[in-house]
Amino acid sequence: EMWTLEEIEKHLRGVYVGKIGYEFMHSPSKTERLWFSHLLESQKLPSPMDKPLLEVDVEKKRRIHELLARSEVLDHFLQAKFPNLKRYGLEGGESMIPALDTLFSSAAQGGIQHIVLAMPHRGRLNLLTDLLQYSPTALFHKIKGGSELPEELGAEGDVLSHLVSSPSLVYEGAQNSVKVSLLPNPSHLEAVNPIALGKTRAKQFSLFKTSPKDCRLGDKVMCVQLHGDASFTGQGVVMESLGLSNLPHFTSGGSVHLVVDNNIGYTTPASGARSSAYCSDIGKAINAPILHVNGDYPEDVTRAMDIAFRYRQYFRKDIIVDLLVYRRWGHNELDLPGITSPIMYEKIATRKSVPELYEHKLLSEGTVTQEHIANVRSRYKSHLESELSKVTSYSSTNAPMLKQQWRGIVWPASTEAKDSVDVNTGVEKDVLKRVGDASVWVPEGFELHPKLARHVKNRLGSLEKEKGLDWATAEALAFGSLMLEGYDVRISGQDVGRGTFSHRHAMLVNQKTEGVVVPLNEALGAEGKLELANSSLSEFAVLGFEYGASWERPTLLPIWEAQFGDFFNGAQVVIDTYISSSETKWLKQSGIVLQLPHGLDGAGPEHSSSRFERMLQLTNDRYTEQESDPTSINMHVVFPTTPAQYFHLLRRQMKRDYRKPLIIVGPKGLLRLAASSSSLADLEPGTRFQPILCDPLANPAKTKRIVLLTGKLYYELIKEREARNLTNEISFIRIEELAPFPFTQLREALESYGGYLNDVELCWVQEEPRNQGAWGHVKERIESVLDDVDLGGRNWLGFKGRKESAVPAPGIGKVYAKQQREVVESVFEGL
Ligand SMILES: Cc1ncc(C[n+]2csc(CCOP(=O)(O)OP(=O)(O)O)c2C)c(N)n1
Ligand SMILES: [Mg+2]
Repeated sequence: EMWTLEEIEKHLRGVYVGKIGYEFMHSPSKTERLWFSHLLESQKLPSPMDKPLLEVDVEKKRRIHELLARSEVLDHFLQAKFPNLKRYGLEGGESMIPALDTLFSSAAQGGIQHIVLAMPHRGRLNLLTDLLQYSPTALFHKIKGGSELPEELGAEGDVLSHLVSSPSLVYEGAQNSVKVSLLPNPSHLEAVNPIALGKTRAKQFSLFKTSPKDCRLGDKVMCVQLHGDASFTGQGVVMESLGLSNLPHFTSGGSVHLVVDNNIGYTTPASGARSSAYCSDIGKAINAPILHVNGDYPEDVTRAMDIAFRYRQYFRKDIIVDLLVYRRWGHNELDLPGITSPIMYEKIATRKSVPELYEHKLLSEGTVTQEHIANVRSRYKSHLESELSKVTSYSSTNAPMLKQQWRGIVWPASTEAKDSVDVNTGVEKDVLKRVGDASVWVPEGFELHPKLARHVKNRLGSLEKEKGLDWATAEALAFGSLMLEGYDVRISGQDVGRGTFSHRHAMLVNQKTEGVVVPLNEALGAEGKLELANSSLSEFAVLGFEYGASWERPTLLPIWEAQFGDFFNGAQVVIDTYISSSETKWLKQSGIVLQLPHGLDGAGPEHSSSRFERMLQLTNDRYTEQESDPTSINMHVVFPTTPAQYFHLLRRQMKRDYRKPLIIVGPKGLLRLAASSSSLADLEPGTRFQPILCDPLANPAKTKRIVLLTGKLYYELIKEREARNLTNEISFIRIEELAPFPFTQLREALESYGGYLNDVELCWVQEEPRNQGAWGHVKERIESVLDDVDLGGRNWLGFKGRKESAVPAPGIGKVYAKQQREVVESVFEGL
């Protein structure tokens, strides 16, 4: 077919000069560029200048209209009934709803069965009620101060703009319904993105277990992320999360991003919010295509979403739709935007609403009648009225926390949970040996790095001798034994496969080919798999990702390891707003493990402390034995000092019938310390994690001082005790579990001294400065135990250790050594 130049020009204008602006030429992939231009240009256009690319049929137009109109009716209804409500309405951005409707519909037709949806505040109530089947009665109940969760479960709940819903939506032309799970999120904008990604990938891996072999990543599950324009450019986690999108162990088959771009964030106009031309430019960092579409034209919006889905399906990569809209009112409806943006808001005030504009269009086309329009609106308004009238008799029965994949896990506050607090985590010796052997297996012809020969020899030797097991061996035994029981294990973080301290070697690299093997996967024949997810150099997104996976898969042991413990503070938002608080806010359990290498050893202000005082401060640990209840703790904080303790902790995470986040302080200095090694017998049936480790050499009749402490300083002190020949005079009690505080075990440990206790001095020692470490957490709790054993303030020397400091450790070697010496000496003072 031959076209004239004029026809070609007309055609290209029809394709490219419309309500959608396409950015795909920045892609370095010729295939992608051609795919786009082919898709766009190959459409037949009856009248290229003014017709949309794809014809929109009448049914679809009515659907778009209905969604738009209902959104506006809700906003007006809420304004009339609850004039003081901050609803973060969608007025101006209503096209967001048909956009998502089209995406969900295309996805369902494309065989997607699950959508993991992350979104901020804007238009959330509209989306929930309009498309996600959230009951308006439940919404009004919440607005009036009611609980969104069944009250008897004792949750503290969350604000209105964080409500969630997970409906199954049925679309014509789709074989199956599509389940859309809107995730809970904190107010911290964009923090939910990596959680959604982690959950998406984990869901796909769960589904692989029951899918045909040719099922690909992204076939059945898709992540959809909504963003505000200001947050999308401003928040660093956006960049970190986009950065995960194409990485091995992190890709989830491509997200569709929809930026609801109202050109303002609170009072900040675009000019003050970004250094780039578009808020979506951040997407170019990963070469994602970007479609800009005018929100006043809902049909074009749906077309943009259709294209976005096709791209994602074909390439399984991220794509961004920048939905250009406006915000009719202030940031919330009680704000006055004219104070700071008078000109913009004068213009906005004169605009017809998006639903109204669309109604005019449909009327002028003759697609619908005035009566139909009035009907759609009045029907929905009456529906809302009737829902409102049911509020007084409403109470939530919606407790999704033990459904679907969480079936079989018990609720921590239930009586069943109490039975598994101290679950037996020991493993038969022959299984341990089998796992140990498998953990250093390599295939024929595999060339191991010469330095690793010792690693292999030491591991096999310690297993044979049944003692001298180091940290990495205990870890491998925990992983492998769990895998044999059907659990999957995933350890993620920077350089985790080898291990920051070159101790783990859970993956081995062939020196000839750079090919990698994970011996436990190859040689154990276990049902479970070990995933070693060496991550990008991110903390926020990577920890969020693992946390999201933990929501999806209670049978996965998800571990995130910080390179050094203090780097967790780059992910503080995840810890504050998810890990420590999800159970209380949203009734969400998680078995995530954080490994935070810790220990003062002269490395300087950073790399020394994992700042675990911050973790302790986040726990809801009780202050007395009477109130203490391990199942009510929000997260465990432990400082294990032996490989066996670590082994049991990892296994306990899965063997318990409920899930709790676990923060592990250490290991660093103990990884290869012979004095801290364990024997195989410490891992065998009948053994378990000990919240307190008593002094094996204690001699109550002769003891003059009992030193309470936590962590690796213990090994320095027992060495010093031996050197000073004071083994009878001084004994150490290690508090291995800091939260929940082991009141009972500590009391019993002290009571075992019987009458001698009256003549014994007690103190706490730590190498961390006084304002850091465990002291702030343990002080009152130890004192409550001393009251219980009738010691009260008698003989209690309190704190020994470094004085208060602005840094965790000095950077000057001489100063560090002097301070450390003083800490050690202080323990023996006067003996
Ligand atoms: C991390 C974070 N910082 C600050 C805020 C406070 N805040 C809430 S909404 C908002 C503006 C968001 O603008 P935008 O992302 O454009 O969304 P819009 O409200 O315009 O839809 C700000 C600054 C927040 N919620 N989270
Ligand atoms: Mg905005």
